[in-house]
Amino acid sequence: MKDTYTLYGWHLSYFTGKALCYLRYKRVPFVLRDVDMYTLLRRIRRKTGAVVMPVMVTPQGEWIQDSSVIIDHIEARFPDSLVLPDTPVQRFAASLLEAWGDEWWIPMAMHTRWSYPENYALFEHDAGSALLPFMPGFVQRMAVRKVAGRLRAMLHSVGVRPEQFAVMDAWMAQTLDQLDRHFAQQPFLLGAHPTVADFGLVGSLYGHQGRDPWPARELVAPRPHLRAWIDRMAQPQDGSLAASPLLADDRIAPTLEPVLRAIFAEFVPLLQGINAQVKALLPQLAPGRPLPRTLKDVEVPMGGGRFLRAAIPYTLWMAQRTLDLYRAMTPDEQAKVRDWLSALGGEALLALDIARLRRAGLRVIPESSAA
Ligand SMILES: N[C@@H](CCC(=O)N[C@@H](CS)C(=O)NCC(=O)O)C(=O)O
Repeated sequence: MKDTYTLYGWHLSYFTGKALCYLRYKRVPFVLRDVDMYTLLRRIRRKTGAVVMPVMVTPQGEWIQDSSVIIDHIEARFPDSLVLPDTPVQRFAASLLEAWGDEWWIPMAMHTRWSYPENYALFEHDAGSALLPFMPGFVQRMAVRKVAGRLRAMLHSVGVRPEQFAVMDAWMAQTLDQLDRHFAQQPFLLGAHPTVADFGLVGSLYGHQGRDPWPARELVAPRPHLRAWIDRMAQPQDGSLAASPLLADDRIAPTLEPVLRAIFAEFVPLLQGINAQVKALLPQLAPGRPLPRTLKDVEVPMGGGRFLRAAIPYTLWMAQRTLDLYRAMTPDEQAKVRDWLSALGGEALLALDIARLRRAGLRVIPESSAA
C-alpha cells in the first residue's frame, strides 16, 4: 500500500465525482475514503484551511485540496494518459470546458438535488453513514440535517431561487439534449478518450444529475447517450482508452458547437461580471488578504433568459488557468486559438485581463496585494 493515494470524499459530492473519475481513468493506485465528521471538521480544516472535499493524500503524506490541483499533481507523476490535449485549440477548449463544468454547473447541481425532496433519502443515508459511521441512525440523521442546512443556506447565493427555476430548467433541457446528441457521435467531449473537459463536466453529472433519483430518472435516463457517457466516465473499463485518439487535426466536433457558443454567450459574461467586481475591490484590499468567498450578484444570459447568482472570485482562478495555457503557446498556436474563438464569438475571453490570483482553499488572493 506504500504507493497508494487516498481520496477523501463522498459519491454525493460534485468535485469528488470529478477527482474519482479522473483517478480511475488514470489507473492511479488509490482508495476512496468516506469523509467522516472528524476528518471534515478537524483533519481537513487543519491541513487545508477549509471545510471541504475532496482532498487527496499522497503516499508521502501531502494533503492536496482542489480537484484541478489534484489533477495537476497526478499528471506530473503519471504521464501515460495525459488529460490535457497537445494541440492548441483542443488544449484551450479542454481547459475552458473544465472551468465551465466546474463553475457554471454549480447552480444546476444544487437545483436538481435540493429542489426535489425525493432526493433527500439518498443524501441522508450516504452522508449519515459517512459522517458518523458508528453512531445510531437517529444521531446520523441529526448530523445530516445540519450539513443539509448548511448546503441549503447556499442555494440563494448560487442562484437557486424559485423565480429562476423556469430559466434553469429550460437551459438544462436544451444543454442536456445538445450533449446527448454529441455523445451519440463521440465517446467523449473531444474524441475517443476523456480530457479535463470531461472531468469538469462529470462533476455535476456524476454525483448530482446522474445519481440523485429525481434528475437521474427525469433528466438523464431519457437521454441514453448522455447516460452512457456518465457510465463510461465512472467506470473506464478499458485500459487502452488512452491510446484512442482525440479528433484529428486539432478539430472540435461540430456537435459541440452549440455548447461552446453558449459558453461564450453566458459563461464569459459571468467571468467579466466577477472580474469587474474584483477590480473594484482591489484598491481596498489589504496586502495578502483573500477576497471574500462571494461578492454581489452578477446577472448573465442563460439560454433565452437572464440569471442572477453571486460572483465567486475563485471562478476567475479557473479562467486564469485557461488563459495561462494560451500565454504559454507559440505565436502560431495562439493565432489558431484566436481564429477558433472568433469563429464562435469567443474573443472576449482573451481580453479578460484578470489581476494575478493565488488560490487559498476556496478563496483567492490577488498577487499584486500579496504580502
Ligand atoms: N474548486 C474546488 C471545490 C471543492 C468544493 O466546492 N467542494 C464542495 C463539495 S463538492 C464543498 O466541500 N463545499 C463546501 C463549501 O462550499 O463550503 C475543487 O475543485 O475541488
